[in-house]
Amino acid sequence: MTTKQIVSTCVYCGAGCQILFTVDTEANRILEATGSEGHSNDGTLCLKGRYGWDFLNDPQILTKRLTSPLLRKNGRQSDLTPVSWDEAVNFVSQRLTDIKKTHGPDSILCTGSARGPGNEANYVMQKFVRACLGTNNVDHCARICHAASVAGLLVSLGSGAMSLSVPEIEEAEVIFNIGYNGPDSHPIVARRIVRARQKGAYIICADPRRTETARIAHKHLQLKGGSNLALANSLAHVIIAENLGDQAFIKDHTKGFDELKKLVQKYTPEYAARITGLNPDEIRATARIYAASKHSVILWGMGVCQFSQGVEVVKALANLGLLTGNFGRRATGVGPVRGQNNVQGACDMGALPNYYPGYQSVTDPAARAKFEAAWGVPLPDKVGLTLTRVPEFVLHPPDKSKQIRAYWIFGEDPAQSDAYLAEMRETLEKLELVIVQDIYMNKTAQYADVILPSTSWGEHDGVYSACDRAFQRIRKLIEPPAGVLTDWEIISRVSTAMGYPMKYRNTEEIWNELINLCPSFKGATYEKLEKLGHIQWPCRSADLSDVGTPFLHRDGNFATKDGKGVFSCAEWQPPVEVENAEYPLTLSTVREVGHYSVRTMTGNCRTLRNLEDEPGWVQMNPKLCNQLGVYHGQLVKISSKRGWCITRCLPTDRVKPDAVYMTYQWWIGACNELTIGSLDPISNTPEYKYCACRVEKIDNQAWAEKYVQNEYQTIRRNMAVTFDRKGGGKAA
Ligand SMILES: Nc1nc2c(c(=O)[nH]1)N[C@H]1C(S)=C(S)[C@@H](COP(=O)(O)OP(=O)(O)OC[C@H]3O[C@@H](n4cnc5c(=O)[nH]c(N)nc54)[C@H](O)[C@@H]3O)O[C@H]1N2
Ligand SMILES: Nc1nc2c(c(=O)[nH]1)N[C@H]1C(S)=C(S)[C@@H](COP(=O)(O)OP(=O)(O)OC[C@H]3O[C@@H](n4cnc5c(=O)[nH]c(N)nc54)[C@H](O)[C@@H]3O)O[C@H]1N2
Ligand code: SF4
Ligand SMILES: [Mo]
Repeated sequence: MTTKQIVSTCVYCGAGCQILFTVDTEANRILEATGSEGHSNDGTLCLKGRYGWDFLNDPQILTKRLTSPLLRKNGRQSDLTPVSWDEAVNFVSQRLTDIKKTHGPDSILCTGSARGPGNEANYVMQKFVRACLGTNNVDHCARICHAASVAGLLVSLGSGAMSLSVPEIEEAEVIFNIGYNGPDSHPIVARRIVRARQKGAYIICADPRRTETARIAHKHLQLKGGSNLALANSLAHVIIAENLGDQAFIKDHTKGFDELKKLVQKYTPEYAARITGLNPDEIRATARIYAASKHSVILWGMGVCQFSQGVEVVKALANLGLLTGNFGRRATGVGPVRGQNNVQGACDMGALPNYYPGYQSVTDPAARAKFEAAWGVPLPDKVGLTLTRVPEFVLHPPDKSKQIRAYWIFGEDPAQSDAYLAEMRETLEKLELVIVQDIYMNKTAQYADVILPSTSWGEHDGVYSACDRAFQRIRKLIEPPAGVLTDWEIISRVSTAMGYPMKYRNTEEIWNELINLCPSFKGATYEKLEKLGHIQWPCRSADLSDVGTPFLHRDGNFATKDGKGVFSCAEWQPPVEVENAEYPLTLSTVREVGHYSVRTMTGNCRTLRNLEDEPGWVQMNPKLCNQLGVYHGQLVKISSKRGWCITRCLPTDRVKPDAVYMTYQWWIGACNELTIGSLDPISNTPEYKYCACRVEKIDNQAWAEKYVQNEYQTIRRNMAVTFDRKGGGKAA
């Protein structure tokens, strides 16, 4: 046996852990993964880093690796059949050219991918969309994730990214953790919170559930779901009313204080207590502790962003840092902890409807002129459509000329991960052209007219951006299966066939092109990444002495135009759909540690799959279980106005009796059958964290168990054996 050892970046969450792989080069297989000394992980890994590579062996547990382009040769109702790359590329380029000619470039929307592909493939995709198609309709899963953080912080601070680095978390003196469940979502980031506590930091956790962070916290603010803004405004109220702020910082480095003061005046702890269900004294104590340190850090996640007021909450959290001068030094500031391994990167690369790579606005004439010169064609000046509005623009376009006709879905699975799946299925059915580019059959692929199979993480090179702006290399570990191409090559071939040639030879060539167009990435060359291991942007010079920027806004100089932080705030409003007589409970949807997003990858890893399997669980307070007469492991039916599914009852006193929680990784227990499509008006992020639902006992458990088994077999048949597009939905 010949073995080699290679270091690469983990493909799951945004923690960006470095992994040392041992590879059997003769058998073309990974043998082992252990922690390597990365800047965020210090040699440690969570279970997904250690065991999450088995999907590369294609064990076909849940779904099947794609190894040939597939095409429905005789229209929508025909089966997907394997075709050559030439035929697939011709089909895609012909159909896109036709649709563009008939309906204009804005009738097409393409996604980037925050998962395996890497920054270079995202750069190539957005370049194709802008330069070849001629539209800014490019977006990706950041939209359904931290888009609220990007939009909110951009207004408040001028930069949407984490202001500090992962290692700095353990140097904080106060950590205000809100709507973020690190122990399940980013275990290696959560380790830093534990270490900070061990070093004496005071931990406050605001979460309606008693998460692991809540358990180790000094203070658990178990607020009512959907009340974040009332809490954040009230904290600002106390800081102002008790004069706990940093007056000099407010004066020198911020603007908008008077408006803030006026708005939060009514948010006394007593007023906020009525909305949040918290004790007013707890709110006061939290404000005092937070304001007492110059190393107070706020960490947040989806419990902040996935609400129809997500952007306003993000700004309200930034207000707290601005009021107390908690910016511009080590171990202070704000941490919207980006979720996916490369969601920071897909944003960095401009897979967004309003930005070119490097956060250069598509509406800024100077930026546009620069990209037009580099790419050699005129570029559109109108901001593109966000992907959460695709259903609206397919099913009920504001006028016919604005209808979306073609959707190129690259490394995302909206038929599983988007809110309100019934509407998404209708959307996919109605689209004239659905292109899926993936490594696995997934739920969306069943609606595709054509499927383009790509190399996976582990089979290609590139760069990811971790949650804290750290560029890190990913490296090819094994040879890909015959029949697949790299993501960037697939897109380049289509572009070339459509008359806009792209002839890249490798990822370094793409990287060099893009960093030269982005002043804040310019110094992060492959050569330097090789030497330094990681580089956090901004990094402006290729000189080795420029090692990047661990924390942003040094000395209170913000990235806004005038360098000032901006106070900005709004009134709290209740979530869009609240409990009612028919649907008396709140449904919130979250994550679990062993499985990842749509599960094509972790669901195909033997060790991880053995931890949990279909149809997943609904977390219910024991009181609620008693009331409904259901017990641990029993199958229950859960429904909302929009749909239903079957899952297992998990009694736990970590949740309150009036709210139930599901994770969105399950295909049978698919909580997105229930979730609501309402969006934050600015970020367009869905309200995944709040809708009304009902849980019902199923008397005939034998029937329900059989239903689950049948559904599982249907999924596997659709994914692994036949490519019949019917029967991919739910059984009757
Ligand atoms: N109810 C509910 N729903 C949610 C959420 C929630 O909290 N509640 N969270 C939302 C959030 S934050 C997110 S980010 C989304 C994530 O949702 P998605 O982005 O849809 O899910 P992923 O599992 O990350 O991956 C999508 C696809 O990428 C493919 N893929 C992986 N690597 C590669 C590659 O190298 N090349 C190609 N071409 N394809 C690849 C995978 O096989 C998979 O099919 O889900 C959202 N959905
Ligand atoms: N194992 C695993 N890890 C993952 C993922 C995965 O699928 N599996 N997905 C990755 C992705 S894409 C992302 S974006 C990150 C997300 O990681 P997190 O941000 O941790 O996401 P969630 O677990 O969805 O939600 C966080 C917390 O918000 C709480 N919450 C719900 N409603 C409210 C509310 O009204 N107020 C407050 N304060 N809190 C509330 C929930 O109880 C939950 O504990 O995880 C990443 N890591
Ligand atoms: S914490 Fe995230 S990046 Fe690190 S090993 Fe686990 S899944 Fe991978
Ligand atoms: Mo996410």
